[in-house]
Amino acid sequence: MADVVKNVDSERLARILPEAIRAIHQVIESHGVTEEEWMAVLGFLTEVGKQDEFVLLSDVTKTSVLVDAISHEGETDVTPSDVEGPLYRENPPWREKPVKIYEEYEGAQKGDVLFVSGRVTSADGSPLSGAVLDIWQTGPDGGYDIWDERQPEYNFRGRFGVDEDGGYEFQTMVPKPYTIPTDGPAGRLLEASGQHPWRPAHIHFKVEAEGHELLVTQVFFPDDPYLDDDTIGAVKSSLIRPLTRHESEEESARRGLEAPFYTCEFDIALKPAMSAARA
Ligand code: MBD
Ligand code: FE
Repeated sequence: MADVVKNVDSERLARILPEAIRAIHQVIESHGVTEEEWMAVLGFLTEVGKQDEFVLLSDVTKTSVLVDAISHEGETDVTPSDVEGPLYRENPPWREKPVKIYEEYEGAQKGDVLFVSGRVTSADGSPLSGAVLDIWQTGPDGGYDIWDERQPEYNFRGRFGVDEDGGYEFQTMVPKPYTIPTDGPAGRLLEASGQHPWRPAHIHFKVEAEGHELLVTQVFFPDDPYLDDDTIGAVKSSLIRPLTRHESEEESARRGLEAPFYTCEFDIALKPAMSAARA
């Protein structure tokens, strides 16, 4: 608690905390929550902590989406932000050009190769040649590297820079819809509330550039069955980008591939940092 308080304006905390506690008391009172039930709640939260699922709990209760919306309200001319989620890993490998964020592994043959490209600019369209992208996503079958024993460490993750004109491209595979972990307390909460655990296919982006606010966002693809029914409710229509299929053998050969592949374009505009805007 001490660490938390240190980071928060204590006057603000003094205003919010009593109201938050009052809200909980009101629910307990209006439903006549029993001692046994309250102990079950505390046991549940203890499990959430032990299994490191507080971020996931925030996500599945759609609290993360709410906080994201409030934090970025009214932003225009920039790429919309989105929830970070619990699956980011610090210090992913730096990937040199031509950027490829995965290694071949057993099972990857079942997926389709995807090249994602675009330009990183400031809100006014000027290129940000010093921008760094940090990507993470699930493989084409199975989830994130940390759960998929076939995948090498940090597979489908990576950091890399952009070109002089802000342009970037990386090779990955088309992600598929997948279920968030269901074997812990967040999964039990979903089940108890009749909510399915599926998320639409997505690619996570963290993008940083000097003088600009860090952008954390996700990209989605059309025709995904869970676009309107994401278990964490994080889909923004402005973050859906089409996948283009390339059938030509010649094009595939030029990319060093033996099968058709996909491309997807995602341009990224960052918000100038407050201090830079004033200067
Ligand atoms: C995910 O893969 C994710 O992206 C989020 C935001 C929450 C849970 C699982
Ligand atoms: Fe994710």
